[in-house]
Amino acid sequence: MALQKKAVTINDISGMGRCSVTVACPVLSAAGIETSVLPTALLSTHTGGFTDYFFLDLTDEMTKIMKHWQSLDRRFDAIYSGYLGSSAQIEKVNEFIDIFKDDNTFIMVDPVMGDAGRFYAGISEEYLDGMKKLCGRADVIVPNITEALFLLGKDYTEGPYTEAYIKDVMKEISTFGCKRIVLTGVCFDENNVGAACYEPEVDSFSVFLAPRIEGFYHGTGDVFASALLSGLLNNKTLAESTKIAVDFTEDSIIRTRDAKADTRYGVYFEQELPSLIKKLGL
Ligand code: PXL
Repeated sequence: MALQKKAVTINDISGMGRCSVTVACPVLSAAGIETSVLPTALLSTHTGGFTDYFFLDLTDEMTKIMKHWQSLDRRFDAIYSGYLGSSAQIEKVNEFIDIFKDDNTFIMVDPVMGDAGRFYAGISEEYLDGMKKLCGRADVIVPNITEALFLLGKDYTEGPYTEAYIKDVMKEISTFGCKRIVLTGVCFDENNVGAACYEPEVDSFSVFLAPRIEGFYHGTGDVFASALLSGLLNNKTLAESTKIAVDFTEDSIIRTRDAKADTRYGVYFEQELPSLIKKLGL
């Protein structure tokens, strides 16, 4: 029996509304990966579509947790950073990588900053600068189109896009230093949407699309990123993992739509976990 792989997600705990750790932990666990949590903040719900939510910043607590973990001498196969509430937290992720990364640790950065052409609350120029540098340290980054364009300092443009435009955006982002890029929200017409993956070292580019489901489904970035990492840690290629993540996200959205569920509470990914396990060949 081989040792299980170990990941850590550096992410907020939104108590309700399926995102961040309430997505990353179940998805990675289903994929056979032990998942630790370094919490960045504690919220009653995520910040999209809710008002008057409770928010507790945990930057100081992150340091204390890291100190204890250092004494345990644990290593991680993957470090996955998601929602970070401030520039100070980006610095904490850098510190975490300095301490816990070894030659075999895979770093995935989801530069969670916005969607549909808009920044989430509290994103500053300093934050954007810090995020660019953090992306430069990653083995893979998982921006949506909005985040990719903001990272590049470009104005947001709505799709459909041309393949040449998507390739150019990904090539330009690769100059930050990240080894692979998976861009979500890619569409070449009105009917399909999905993700593109790009490996600068070998100039390899692939796109995986699925039928577009109308509406805004919260937390799908986290569902996608967690499934992508599940594939990569189960030795799937970048393209295979991207396809798995596109299909898992699509199937979870379809379930949510069919149930006519309130989309602020995230997507119905739980009942898709068995099919994810099958896709991973587990
Ligand atoms: O899913 C992204 C996300 C994560 N965490 C918090 C959020 C958001 C997006 O709005 O508000 C707290």
